[in-house]
Amino acid sequence: MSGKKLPAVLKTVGFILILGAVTLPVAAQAGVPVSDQARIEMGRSLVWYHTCPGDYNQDGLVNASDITPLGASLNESALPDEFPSHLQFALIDGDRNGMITVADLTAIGANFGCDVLGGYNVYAADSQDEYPTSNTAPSKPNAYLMGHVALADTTTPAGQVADYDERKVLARKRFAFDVEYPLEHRYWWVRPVDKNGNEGTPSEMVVDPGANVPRDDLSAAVASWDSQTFTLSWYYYHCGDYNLDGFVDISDLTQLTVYFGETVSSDENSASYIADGDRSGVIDAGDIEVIEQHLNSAVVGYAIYASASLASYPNTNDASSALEPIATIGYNSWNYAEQAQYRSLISIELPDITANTYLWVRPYDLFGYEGTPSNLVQVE
Ligand SMILES: [Ca+2]
Ligand SMILES: [Ca+2]
Ligand SMILES: [Ca+2]
Repeated sequence: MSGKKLPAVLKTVGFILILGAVTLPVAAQAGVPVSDQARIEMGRSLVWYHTCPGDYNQDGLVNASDITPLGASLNESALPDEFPSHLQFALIDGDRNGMITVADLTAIGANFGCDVLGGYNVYAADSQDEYPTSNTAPSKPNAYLMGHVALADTTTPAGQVADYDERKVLARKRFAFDVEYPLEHRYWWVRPVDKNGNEGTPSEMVVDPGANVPRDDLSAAVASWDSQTFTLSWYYYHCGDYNLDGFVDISDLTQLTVYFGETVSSDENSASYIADGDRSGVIDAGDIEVIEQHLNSAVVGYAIYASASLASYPNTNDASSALEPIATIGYNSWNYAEQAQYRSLISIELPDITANTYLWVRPYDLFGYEGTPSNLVQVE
């Protein structure tokens, strides 16, 4: 599975033959990359990897020098199906078929002369309508240029290696942009810039960079209203937070070791039911994956909402709240740890609530981002 070390002379001979079959340079579109293949993949935060199809040596320009790292990586194949994004191999596998072969010369030819020597521009907007309408479209006037990241500003110094297949291989250049006021703008993306200042293919959009609040359906709090005491109560649901301390982290593995292999109790508020993150009915490896998927997710409090109109209820888990909350409850107000053996029940008295009011709660994280709304409760 691992790469074969060819003597340098053989490699050169190989490339002369290959170059005979592939016409280089093609120079189809010198300048900034504008193909769909050049679209930068983004996660939940403003972190991305160097993305310039054909730029295999990561110097920001596609030219004949990019053949060298391809030659040095020939016959590498991915474990199991694609190279992890943080490896230079992921870049060199230009046709993304999980193998580094002579066919990956094509991306060099197709992008010959392309460059991202101008680094990356970082944009934000309050509406996704401000996202560029095409890969070549100029940035819209209501999209804010929040900053610029030069190629030299990579967080991965030249020559940095990463572990792969029980050895060290070259890392891919990584870039990061710190969002100073995360709640200021909702939609973010980056665009590559060439040496002449032209902007290319916009990245995937990041909504609420840095948000760590749960927004999956399984994290909807279950709320109810007690008309005798004028109390709104809700059970804490937070996918992956098996020990009920408000955060999804490795400490949640402890609960899995307690119940591992066991059939889950049918009591939805029991500790074993809570630890069954994938709801398979058994505590098993799938529940470890849930921790990975939701790692760093946080609930540090709940915002309580009241409205006479159903229309104010969020129509998606990540929707911005249209109202100000009538109250908030910080996590200091209920003791997670004491209730670790049973689902936390949180409550608030709302003596001024009138009949026909709708109530719901939403969790929030350290930044104040809001997550999955609870069910709607109607005050009779
Ligand atoms: Ca290059
Ligand atoms: Ca390939
Ligand atoms: Ca936890």
